[in-house]
Amino acid sequence: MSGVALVLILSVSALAASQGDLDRFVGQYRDVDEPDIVLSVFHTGDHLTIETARSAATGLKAEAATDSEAKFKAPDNGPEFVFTINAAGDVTEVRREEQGAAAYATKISATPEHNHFRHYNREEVMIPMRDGVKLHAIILRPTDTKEPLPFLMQRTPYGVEGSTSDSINEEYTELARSGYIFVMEDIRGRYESEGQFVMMRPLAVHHDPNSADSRDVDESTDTYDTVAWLLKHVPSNNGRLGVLGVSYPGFLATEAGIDPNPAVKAISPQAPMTDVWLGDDFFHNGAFRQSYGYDYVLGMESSKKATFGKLDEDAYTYFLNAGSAAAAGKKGGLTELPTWKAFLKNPTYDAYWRARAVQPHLTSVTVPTLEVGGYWDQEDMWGPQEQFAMLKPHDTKHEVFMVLGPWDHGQWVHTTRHLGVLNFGSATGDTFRQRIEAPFFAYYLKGQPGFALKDVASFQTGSDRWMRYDAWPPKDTVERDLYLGAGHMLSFAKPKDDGAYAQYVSDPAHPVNYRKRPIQATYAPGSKWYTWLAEDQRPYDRRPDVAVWTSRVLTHDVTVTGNVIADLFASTSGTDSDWIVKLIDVYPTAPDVACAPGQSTVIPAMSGYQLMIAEEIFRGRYRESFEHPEAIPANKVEEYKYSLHAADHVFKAGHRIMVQVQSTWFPLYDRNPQTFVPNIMTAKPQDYVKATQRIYAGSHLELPVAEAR
Ligand code: PG9
Repeated sequence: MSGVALVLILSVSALAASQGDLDRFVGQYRDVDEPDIVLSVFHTGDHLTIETARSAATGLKAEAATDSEAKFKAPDNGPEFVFTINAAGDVTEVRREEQGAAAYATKISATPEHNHFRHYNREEVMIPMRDGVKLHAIILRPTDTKEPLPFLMQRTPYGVEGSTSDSINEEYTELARSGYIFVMEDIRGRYESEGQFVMMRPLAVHHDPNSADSRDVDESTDTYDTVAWLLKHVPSNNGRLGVLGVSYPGFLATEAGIDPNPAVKAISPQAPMTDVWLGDDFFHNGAFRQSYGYDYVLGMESSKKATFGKLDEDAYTYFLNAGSAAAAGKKGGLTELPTWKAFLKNPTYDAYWRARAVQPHLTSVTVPTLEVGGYWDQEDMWGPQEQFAMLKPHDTKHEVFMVLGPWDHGQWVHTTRHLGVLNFGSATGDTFRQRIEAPFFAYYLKGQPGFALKDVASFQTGSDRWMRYDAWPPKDTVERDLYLGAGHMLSFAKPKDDGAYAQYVSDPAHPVNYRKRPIQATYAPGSKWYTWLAEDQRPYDRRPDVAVWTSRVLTHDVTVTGNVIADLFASTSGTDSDWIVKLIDVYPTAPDVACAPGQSTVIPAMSGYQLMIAEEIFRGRYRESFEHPEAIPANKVEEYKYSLHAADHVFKAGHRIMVQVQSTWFPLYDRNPQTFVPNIMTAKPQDYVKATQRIYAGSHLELPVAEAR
């Protein structure tokens, strides 16, 4: 059950129950899977209400009751709540059912507790920009105080119409409780805002606040103008403003810090998309993220309002049958959408993508900055790490911070201990919001003490504890090379350079699926997209087109903290190729545990589990230059060295380390035809050929191994 609010109103007559009957439902119920979520059930008049610390009240209708169960339904086809009644007539549990999934909460007390929501007044405004275009915004201000407050702003392409007093309290629980003037703004060309939307609008050449030239507007100037207007028109503000947001809004938070309005005093780019060709949403090292790019562009550019669709068939089958990316776009009607056109016309790292990259603009620290990222972020894992790396050398006043945690894309906004089947033992997002994010903004926008962070806070997985680091990557690690040795052994011992190799055949007609099939459209209801990076990798380790190396069972913990680098020496019988390297933690099975005395019991779901810790793709044609691709000489050994990005993970004694190498990851990445063609987007069916891939002795991963802390 998520932290979404529940308030249920019960009709007594429908239940044919007495007031006394309703009283027995009253109390607190603790979610069994997510113990940090407690539901409180109240009886007011002839109604029951339910709420949580992060959810507001909604109505429930009594549906049916027997001696052992009473069923209620939330309005607007919301979830059902089924209370269990024991033989003594006491209510012991509530089961929440929605879309075939059930979550259980056990009654823990007869005394419910109200949440701490503050009431916010909602106002809708149109804010003029320097070129005359007006942007639509919602302003929310707490009604219980008249003191001057700072602004906290989010700018977004995803629509702000749903921003209300309740939504602010639910999403930004800690910040709403502290009290800010929240400003939620539709960016140019989206939803109720005027003007034209440009996906990842490049920064304009001039940032002159007095220029009304429409060529001189971008997301930075729109932020600047919005801030200037707010300071002037919203009464009782304290003259300070913070900007935060996740993903696209994270990118917009970064832009707020580029030539900022002087009133911008703090920003928090969270999973900010930073360079969509090098390492974020649309390409990674030149490999096109086909199913993602297709779904996102279709959802964003078909209309002013985001409409993400679903597919009626397995996306693997859909894209395989389509052929090239261009053919898939034609089949789906994307050919006229601006960003889809750009994918086809600009497949290399050319001026089009460089103009959209943010990191070249991060040449000074203009504003205190809190970067936030997830180790299992399926969309923008690279962005926050890159922004931090770019800003840190300029951070003379210790104002740039980063938090990395065990999260998928933006997951820190939720109250959960889980990521897929993984359980980290505490609600890590709550810890981040309560101990870092809220104090950060309170310190820089309200001057309140209580924010003291070293450069980086990281939730280290494996050990499942928060770590604080003076630098990132931390300085007290040693680089240890983990070799992909003979006999598929993974070892820190350097093998003989005897020309040995491991071999597999990569067949574009049967690409390796990147996640469990059937694969739903990216944002379709029930899509497994969000947690795919944490999926079990066992289905792939026996495939003939995946090469696998495994270490012996570890006799002591191995802690990897920092950036993991792959250094492959590889050949292909084709003239182009993709290389995918996955660093995996193999959990013990029962016999392994017996071999490693002292290890704790492995929970059944995790027995033998193969968890990806770091992973990345590299498109071989770009090994010399991202702008000028070159064919790979067939059967010639070439070096492919690239980053798998940051990890902070303890491979525990009793576990094994595994590396998998493969050449397809479909349909997230389009298939490399394995024949060099000028533009892979428009490859012809005959270009797709099988290739024999060889990984040679000497190939290794550079691991930053932490000294015992
Ligand atoms: N990751 C999404 C995105 C941002 C920017 C460009 C394309 C996609 C997002 O979640 O906003």
